[in-house]
Amino acid sequence: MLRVLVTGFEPFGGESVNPSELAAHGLAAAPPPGLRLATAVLPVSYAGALPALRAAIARQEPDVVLGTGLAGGRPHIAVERIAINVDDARIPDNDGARLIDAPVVAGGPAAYFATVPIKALTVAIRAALVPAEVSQSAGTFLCNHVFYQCCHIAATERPGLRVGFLHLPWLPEQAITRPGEASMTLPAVLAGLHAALTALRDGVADPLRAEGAAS
Ligand code: PCA
Repeated sequence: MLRVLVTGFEPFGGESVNPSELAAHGLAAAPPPGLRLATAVLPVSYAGALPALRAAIARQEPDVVLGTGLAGGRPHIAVERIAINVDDARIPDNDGARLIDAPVVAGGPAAYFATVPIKALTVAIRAALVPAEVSQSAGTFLCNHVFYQCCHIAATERPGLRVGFLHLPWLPEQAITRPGEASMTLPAVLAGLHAALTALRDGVADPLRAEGAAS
């Protein structure tokens, strides 16, 4: 049975919730059938995220790590294509650390591509009637940092480990104080993640269809 580790993040930036943390808990409580799911909630901390990720990987020995995190303002579940070797943060992490133009891994490659089928996941999430898009940038904060670290672990230590990352919108309770900003309910997020995990379980391959951006 396919072993999948889904990670979320703790709240950060003054928020009291993170949809990715609630989604990880929701998936643990009601996992999709037919796969062995483990979840972990990572600290929004440059010092703490990697040890927590490594511990979760060592506990479960997953075939796939599917990271999730909040990207406030995005109107859809964003299926990330690429992790880049850059930390460049507008805000400090939860320990007060702020990195500017630093490599995630000194001497590491400029970038890694996700090794899950990003277009198949996007199509599967949409088929569950949840908006989804392929995203060409996971940003340069902790989500990209962990996504890159996990890709680097796969490339250097765990051949065969596949890695993907999904960014989630604000929850409605977070968007209420941000007029005009998009949000997604937790049940919709969970429906989207279920669809993505089911596609991974079923080994769905990427369709040949354009999901790129013109600029
Ligand atoms: N979102 C941040 C870090 C943690 C999270 O949930 C990001 O997009 O980098």
